[in-house]
Amino acid sequence: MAYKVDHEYDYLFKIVLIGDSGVGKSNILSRFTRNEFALDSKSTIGVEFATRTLQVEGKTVKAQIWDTAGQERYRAITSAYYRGAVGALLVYDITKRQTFDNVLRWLHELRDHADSNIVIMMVGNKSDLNHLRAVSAEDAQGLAESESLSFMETSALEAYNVEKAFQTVLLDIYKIIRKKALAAQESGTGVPHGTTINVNNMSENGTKKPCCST
Ligand SMILES: Nc1nc2c(ncn2[C@@H]2O[C@H](COP(=O)(O)OP(=O)(O)OP(=O)(O)O)[C@@H](O)[C@H]2O)c(=O)[nH]1
Ligand SMILES: [Mg+2]
Repeated sequence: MAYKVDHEYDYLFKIVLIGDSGVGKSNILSRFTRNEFALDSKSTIGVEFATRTLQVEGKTVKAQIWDTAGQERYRAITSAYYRGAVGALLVYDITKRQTFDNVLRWLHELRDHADSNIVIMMVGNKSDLNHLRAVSAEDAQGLAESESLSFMETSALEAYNVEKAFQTVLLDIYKIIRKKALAAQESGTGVPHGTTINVNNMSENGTKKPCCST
């Protein structure tokens, strides 16, 4: 979902949160959208979403962030969840090796269901629990590089890097959209400013007649 509209914001970007149960997806969401954190948060059931509007390269961007349960039995129908998403935060817990080992499974799911151009950031959450660390930043960086993902460690508890992770994803999405818009303009899909259009060569609905090349 990357609509351009006229009023309160320039762009609306849908971003999905994925990763195993308990890694901190819902707290990353509440930290980013409401600056809140709960030590005793319950497992998500079904789908929730929250929004936050912020500036990216001088544009007003509304980020609509979707959150679902990591636990299979509570998850919402996958294809609807991913539909229209232009970004994803794939979260694991740096203190639980299994959640990192499952990153590849989540990547497969993303590649099966989401748009192939989706921007993906791998997030190692709970960096405040460094004394319980089970996944080194080097291992994670290695996986991120081999899978062409960006990577950051965060702490929803300490509000560390949460803002930066979303900002980075939103900026990457924005850059892709800008590039597409420019490419469309250059290939003639869009009409560049100052171009004279010869209406004699146009059919009634405004498309070019196949007969007449200029
Ligand atoms: N120490 C620490 N605990 C965290 C952090 N983020 C989340 N937690 C805790 O981890 C537990 C699970 O967090 P949730 O945000 O509910 O996890 P989730 O990924 O949404 O889980 P599901 O909804 O079941 O998929 C909660 O007890 C949180 O308080 C963090 O950055 N540091
Ligand atoms: Mg949750």
